[in-house]
Amino acid sequence: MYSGPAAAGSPRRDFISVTLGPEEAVGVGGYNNSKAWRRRSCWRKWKQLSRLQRSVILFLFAFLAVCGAISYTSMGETWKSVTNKSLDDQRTEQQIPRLKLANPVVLPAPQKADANHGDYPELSLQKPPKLPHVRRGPSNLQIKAPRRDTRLKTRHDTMRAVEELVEAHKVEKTEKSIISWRGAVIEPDQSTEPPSSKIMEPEKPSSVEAEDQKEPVPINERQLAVIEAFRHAWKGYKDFAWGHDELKPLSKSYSEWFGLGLTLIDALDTMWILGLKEEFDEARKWVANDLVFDKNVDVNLFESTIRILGGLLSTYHLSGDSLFLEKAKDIGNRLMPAFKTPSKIPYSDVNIGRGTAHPPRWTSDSTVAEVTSIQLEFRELSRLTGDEKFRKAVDEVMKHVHILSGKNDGLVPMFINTNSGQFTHLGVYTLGARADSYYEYLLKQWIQGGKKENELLEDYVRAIEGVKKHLLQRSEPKKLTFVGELAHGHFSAKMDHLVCFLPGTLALGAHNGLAADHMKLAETLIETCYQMYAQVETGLSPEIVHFNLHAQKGHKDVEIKPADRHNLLRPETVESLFYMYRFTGDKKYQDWGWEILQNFNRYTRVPTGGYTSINNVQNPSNPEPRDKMESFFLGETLKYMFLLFSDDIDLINLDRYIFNTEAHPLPIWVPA
Ligand code: DMJ
Repeated sequence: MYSGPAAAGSPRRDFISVTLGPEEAVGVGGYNNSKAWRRRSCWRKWKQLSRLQRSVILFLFAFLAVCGAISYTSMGETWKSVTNKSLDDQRTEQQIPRLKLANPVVLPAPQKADANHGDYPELSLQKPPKLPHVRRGPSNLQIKAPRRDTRLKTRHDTMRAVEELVEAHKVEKTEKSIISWRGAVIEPDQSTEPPSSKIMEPEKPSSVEAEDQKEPVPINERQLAVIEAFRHAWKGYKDFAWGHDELKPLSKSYSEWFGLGLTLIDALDTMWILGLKEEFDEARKWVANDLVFDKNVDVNLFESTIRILGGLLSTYHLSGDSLFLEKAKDIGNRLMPAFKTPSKIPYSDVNIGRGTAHPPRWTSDSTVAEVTSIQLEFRELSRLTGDEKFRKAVDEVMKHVHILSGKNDGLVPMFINTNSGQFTHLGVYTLGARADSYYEYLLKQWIQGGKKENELLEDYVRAIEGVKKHLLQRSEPKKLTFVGELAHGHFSAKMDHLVCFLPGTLALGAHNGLAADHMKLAETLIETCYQMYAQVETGLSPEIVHFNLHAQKGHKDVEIKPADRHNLLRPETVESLFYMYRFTGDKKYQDWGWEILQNFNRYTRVPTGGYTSINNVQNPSNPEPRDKMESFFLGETLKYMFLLFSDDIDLINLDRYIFNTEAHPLPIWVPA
């Protein structure tokens, strides 16, 4: 109750009293602090007030009551949330995975069409990675597949983000943005044992999953330049060669090899990795509606295995889309007649419509690299389908070659006869064409199978010793270590660009526990491969170089013969640069790759879309375009470029994936 104006000189006393209960008798006079007296006194004062004064006081009272009620409620909420937050904090320390689920998943896990995943991701711990270099965010968590629709949506969101980025990049070149690439991992519980004679159960697809607990990794300028290059190449293919094997960018047409949309299939997983949603979706539609293997056409077993079967399998793993597995099964089955030979060493060619196979017209030999570089793909097909026949067929080839005579300290000849099963053309040894990927697949199969197949490892290690003993030399004047060839005891200082896969493979072996001197050799050889570009007028390597073994005034290390001065947009050096950067973190490897990309742009880019192989790497003013874009430019070269420029080791983690020889990543069955 308001007391009214106080008498002059007396202290002012303002107060309000509210009576809530029944009144009680009060006494008057002197200081009486009894409740009854105070209530009576208040009531008296209230009566003395005018109606207006009472109304104002009642209004004020009501207003204060409402305010009080509101602030009580909100304080309660605040308090509740503070209390809950501290509980959540405790949970974070004990159960980090739960909180991480709040982040969007970027890469979907693959699953079979009928896979029945729970509604919510399930989490499990994995071993921390052993890789030495840059890693973003926590690494010890793994997420199992969330629901398909959520994952696809998130993938699309990511792809859209990349598209926006590329657009933004066009406007403001220096502006940096971020996308949520999280890389992919394989679940340890989906490991597969090495070959067994038992009937295999169909294996769950490897779960390629977003590590969405990590910080988003920025896409950098160089990666954006790769995306731009890919889009330019794709534009040419789409405009002039859609659904055909290869683009002829100058004549704005196409060439056909198998008539199976080779470039499109080879490029599928690259688009996925680069985050090109629109392009990927369009290509997927073509695979779904137009890719038909029931065709009366001869295909090369090796090329169609590494590009088509490999491309479909890796795309299946990355996207989880069962369409790609179905297509992989189809082509895998159609290639099987190649193994029906007296020796079980497959023929080079198969008619995938008729189910017949044959060697080339002029010989009954097959190429050693070809028959020993189809194993990663067929073994994986067996794992996914549970059908052992694929694996049996290719394992038999490896077992046979393992015990075959005619090797020279682990080095193999280039040909093998499909009737006798014996090496032919003995005495010629190279790490280049016709033998190269034999060595690559020895190591990679051993890694794929969980490092248990000792014969593969033995053959690989012995072969590298053979390389050191017979094929290594140093050039003049720069003393570059290179891998030459041996023909009937005579050393030739000739090195194919194809050999440049070797530094990467050596580095991969060292990363997987092989001798440290493999890494040393990798470091010297990648320098040589780089010089095969740097010492040439266009900054692009020719197909073959010859090294100078003796210093001559005015001569570089690298000599090029007129017949060898073409460049087919090959990937091997960029591939090795990628491995070297992953395992060392040395930025010079990225810089070298960047130079190469710029030179591809300078000398092989066709303004109307696409890139072309060239005939003369020594003539910058006229590199003589050949009018052909090989499918591996999109399948391999640009993919390895993109990965080389990335600082995210989980962008195709090398402890979980093994790249086939066409750069299609397949899961390691027992990840490190
Ligand atoms: C690709 O098809 C593969 O990398 C193969 O192993 C070698 N040739 C080309 C690329 O140069």
